[in-house]
Amino acid sequence: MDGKWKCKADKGNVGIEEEWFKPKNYDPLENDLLDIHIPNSFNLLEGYDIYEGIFWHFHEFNLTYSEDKTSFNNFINFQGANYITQAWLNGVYLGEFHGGFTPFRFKITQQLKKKNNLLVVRTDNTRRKGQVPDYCFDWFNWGGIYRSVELLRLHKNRITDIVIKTTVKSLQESIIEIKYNIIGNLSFRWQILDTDHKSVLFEGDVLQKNRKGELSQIIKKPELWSPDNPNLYYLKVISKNPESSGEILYETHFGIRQIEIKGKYVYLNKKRIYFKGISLHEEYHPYGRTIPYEKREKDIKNMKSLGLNALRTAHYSHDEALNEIADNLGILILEEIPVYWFGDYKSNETFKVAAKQMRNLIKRDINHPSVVWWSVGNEVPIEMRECSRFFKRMMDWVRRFDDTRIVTFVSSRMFCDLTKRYADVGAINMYWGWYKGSVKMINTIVDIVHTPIFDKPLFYTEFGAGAKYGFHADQTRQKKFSEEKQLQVLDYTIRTLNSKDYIAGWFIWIYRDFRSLIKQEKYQKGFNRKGIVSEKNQKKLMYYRLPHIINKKRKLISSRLISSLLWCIFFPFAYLLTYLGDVVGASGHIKRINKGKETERERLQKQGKKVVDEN
Ligand code: GCB
Repeated sequence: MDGKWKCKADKGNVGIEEEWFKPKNYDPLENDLLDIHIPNSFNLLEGYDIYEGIFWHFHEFNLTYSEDKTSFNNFINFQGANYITQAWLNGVYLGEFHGGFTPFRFKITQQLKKKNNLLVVRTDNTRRKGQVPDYCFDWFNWGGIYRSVELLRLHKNRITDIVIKTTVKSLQESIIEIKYNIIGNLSFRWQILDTDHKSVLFEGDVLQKNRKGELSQIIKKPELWSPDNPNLYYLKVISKNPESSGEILYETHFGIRQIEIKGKYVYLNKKRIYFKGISLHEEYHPYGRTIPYEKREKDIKNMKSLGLNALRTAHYSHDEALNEIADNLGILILEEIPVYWFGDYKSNETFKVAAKQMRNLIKRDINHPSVVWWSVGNEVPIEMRECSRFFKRMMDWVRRFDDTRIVTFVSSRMFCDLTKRYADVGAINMYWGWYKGSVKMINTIVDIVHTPIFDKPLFYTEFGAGAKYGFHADQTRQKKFSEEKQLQVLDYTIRTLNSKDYIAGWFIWIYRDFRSLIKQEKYQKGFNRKGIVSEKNQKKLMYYRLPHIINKKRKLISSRLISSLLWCIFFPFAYLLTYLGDVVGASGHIKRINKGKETERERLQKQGKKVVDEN
């Protein structure tokens, strides 16, 4: 369904009342309709740069095949649209989804016609408390249908929810287990193809009457998947039902690999692995979030050439294309849902929205060998009881669907996060040398952070420093935002972390500068500048230095006894201060966004750009 669509803003929220979704009310020649190529964010249309609100999208289409409603079900599948999406086909309501980054679909069989179908989609990216993410977040709120839309025609007898689990028994032997669901009645042949994707290694036939089924296969001397050696096998499921005989019902590549945690260490395929990572927002100038495949590929190649082996797709999942690239090129992916900063953690509705986003994400990515971690949120007020409860519940929810990956959340609470005891690993964000204190504090602080989870690995999931590309410390006496300052902070942090046994890995914040309304300082001007490349991919000093630093260590003196004592002494004060800070911080966040938006509007207007009002 990608291609030419029409769209228009609904500033007064009158579309539903005026029934814009009805074919009789749609006139493609209407003056206020704009052309848009879906997938694409409406923020890339002239005047709508910072628009947040309701946008309607219209698409007319004919079927290219003859429809058989007795044998097939049809769905409209959205890979990603932000934030509330509602859809109508030929005037009939299909449903709605809340969330900006995970796929969802609506069943459409009854409404589908051979010719002149009208699909109408209303998206609304208005910020609201209680949404996931909540009102304030540090990235740009790209709106609209920015990932592909597909018309899916699926047999009524079909196989779904295929989950491939691989267990590495030893380097000599692995087990492949394939779980599936059947809708209707199905006989099928399954095949596992070798890494050349041609020769059949194993195959079998199944006559399935029950809903659920499972296959298992031992594979001797498999070629294991790892970042250094991203070998992919292939699974094919072929129908043997008379009405669809020979048709491929499902195919995917998969890797044989296993991630395990034993004590303080993380293992990949029985070998200890240290994550050398970086984060990335899904944004690329001038495409917004709708990034061409080869640009994503180039990013991953660059990261690998720097010596990195892991990528955190903070703070939400990116287009699935990224995971495919990661599977092929070999980079470990840490995925997250955007439960971020302050939210309505008391609300069961918020939990349900987050749980649904997580469920859809797991369904999408369960068979990607590159994906090794599910994070259920980032930097939340975890010391608050309702928040801690929300996060424990969310981690249990994830474990119901996947027991093969790391389940955790990312914290910024140095002292008073006891909920991390329930996570598989600790994950901490701290900006020593940037937001607070000297970077030299890291050695001691990180030991303190590890104290309550001394028996588990700790990931340092964010550290960084802003740098405006081209701004050097020797040009003025101001060091902040210089490329040199960034290098100094990152260099020191990486060397320190590399020297600590219990650190399982680190992630630089961030690969590329990205848009953010709350970054309005004179060097930022609407961008978070912590990238090691600018928004235009200009490489900063750190980019060039990273390969030389990446494996370097420092001589450290640390004492577990002292850090444990410090933790015990500071915990009550830190707890109180953090709690109070969060109570105050929650209200300030909304003001920060509104102020940022105003500043951005003024800047655009000064540049002579049109800015369409939201009301
Ligand atoms: C953080 C957040 C991240 C921000 C970053 C920053 O701790 O997790 O979303 O963008 O700090 O640059 O302030």
